[in-house]
Amino acid sequence: MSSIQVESPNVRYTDGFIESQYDYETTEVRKENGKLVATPKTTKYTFRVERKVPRVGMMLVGWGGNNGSTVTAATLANKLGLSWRTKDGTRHANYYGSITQASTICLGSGPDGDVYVPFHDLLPMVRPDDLVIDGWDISSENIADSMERAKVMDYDLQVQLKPHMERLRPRPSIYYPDFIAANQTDRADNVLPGYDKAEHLEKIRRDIRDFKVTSNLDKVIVLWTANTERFCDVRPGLNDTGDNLIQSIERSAAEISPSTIFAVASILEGCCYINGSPQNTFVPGVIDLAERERVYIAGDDFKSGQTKLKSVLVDFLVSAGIKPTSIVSYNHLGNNDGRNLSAPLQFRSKEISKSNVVDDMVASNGILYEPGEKPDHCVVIKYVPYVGDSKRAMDEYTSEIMMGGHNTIAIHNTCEDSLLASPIILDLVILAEMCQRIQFRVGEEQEFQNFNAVLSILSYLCKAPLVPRGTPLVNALFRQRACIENIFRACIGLPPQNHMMLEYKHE
Ligand code: NAI
Ligand code: DG6
Repeated sequence: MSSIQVESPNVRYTDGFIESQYDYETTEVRKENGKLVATPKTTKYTFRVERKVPRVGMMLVGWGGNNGSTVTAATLANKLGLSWRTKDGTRHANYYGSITQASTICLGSGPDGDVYVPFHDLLPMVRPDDLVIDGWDISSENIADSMERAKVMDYDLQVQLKPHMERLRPRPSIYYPDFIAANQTDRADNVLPGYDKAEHLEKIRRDIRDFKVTSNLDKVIVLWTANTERFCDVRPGLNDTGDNLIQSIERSAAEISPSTIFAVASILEGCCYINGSPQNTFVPGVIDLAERERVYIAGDDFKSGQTKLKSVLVDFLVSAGIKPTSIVSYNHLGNNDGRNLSAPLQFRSKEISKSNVVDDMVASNGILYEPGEKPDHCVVIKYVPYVGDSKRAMDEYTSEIMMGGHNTIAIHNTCEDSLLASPIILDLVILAEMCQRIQFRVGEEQEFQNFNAVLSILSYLCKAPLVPRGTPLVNALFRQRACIENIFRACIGLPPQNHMMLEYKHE
């Protein structure tokens, strides 16, 4: 139960729902006689939020990887309330890095000023401790051994978690060697036999159903945190529509990737599917199927460190009237992700994902940039085994400032990649699930509707956000965060955060 109660004639609480009447204020702009004419517009929405928090299962593709084993270990450590000793002292389990679990929002102001509440108190959300975790991996290691292989968690914590994790074993997965780097072959000892893609699809669907029944779950969400695949071809007749895609799976067409089969399996089982890697899993046929089946999909590629900072820094520079002209992002890492990305085609997927993340900010400022003009943007990733999961990211931002001056900012960042990605995995699942319990109707409409199947609300957590056809793409981090926060506020009839603070600006 949320600990916030809203008192307003526009908000109604029933046993099952929170219902709010909401005025959505926008500004419509049109061109007239060479002028831009702006008109304020109000649209009436009714939001309805289901209050019962379901029992949710999270199925990870790539469960035995660094992210998969780390997020499992972290969730268990929190659930069990574990502490462990390190050379720097005792540490306690927490969910730092998760916006739902470790960030706050300003609810409003009281006699003592602003009142902040945990983000997860805004609406009745699933708690990460309550998620039931399962998944697949092409590597057969149990999740305790995977945690040890990942070398992310402190040793004393690993010792405590081992008895709880060694019974967790990934289900055999789909392995088509052509899609990930050749250097992953020695890991693939837990794979579904043959190349019959329709059979593989059915097996993954059975796994989802089996998990749901045996774990007594209300719903399952599937998330890809497996190796980055190469991009697949998108061709008419192959994967351009839902029907063509299903037919291509039935004839085991070579260009259908494992991740696309997972996405199709989830959609056909009515389970939301999230893509944490950069590849183009969401070919038009998958989007078509998701829209048809009214199932949420979200992605692509977790926005964890370097890109998160980039989507803040460039937003700051451009909105300050400073013109970034060159961005060079170098990183090296030594985990299995880095090993896979050392192959050219898999690197190319990541390069594409990391390179388009400033476009909306650049395009927003026609004073600094000519139409189509962009800063130079170079992305380098190197595999250096010794540093393991502790990724080094070095960025140089060069900008033009007033009167031909130059401003160069250099950033060096070191941190465990999987400890950045794990809270993002949890947020993606928790927020996607929350969105499944929100419905709305516009104006006098009778029927409530869901959000579009392409769940762009989760853009904050994704490097290359997938958005519904023809809708604007936002990379700027604080705009993305405000989108989630303000939609959730609307669900309980609260106005968006406008930061005007007029009440403090009187004489
Ligand atoms: P990892 O290499 O440690 O884990 C990937 C796991 O997937 C491995 O255990 C591998 O055996 C398994 N796998 C490969 N193909 C599979 C398939 N078809 N089915 C099931 N399992 C399969 O990598 P890590 O560090 O856990 O990252 C996972 C993904 O998340 C990568 O694609 C990475 O690029 C992406 N990512 C990671 C971020 C981070 O900060 N750690 C941020 C953004 C994206
Ligand atoms: C090296 O770039 C490996 C990648 O998997 C990244 O660690 C990951 O995509 C995170 O990237 P970023 O830019 O969000 O820190």
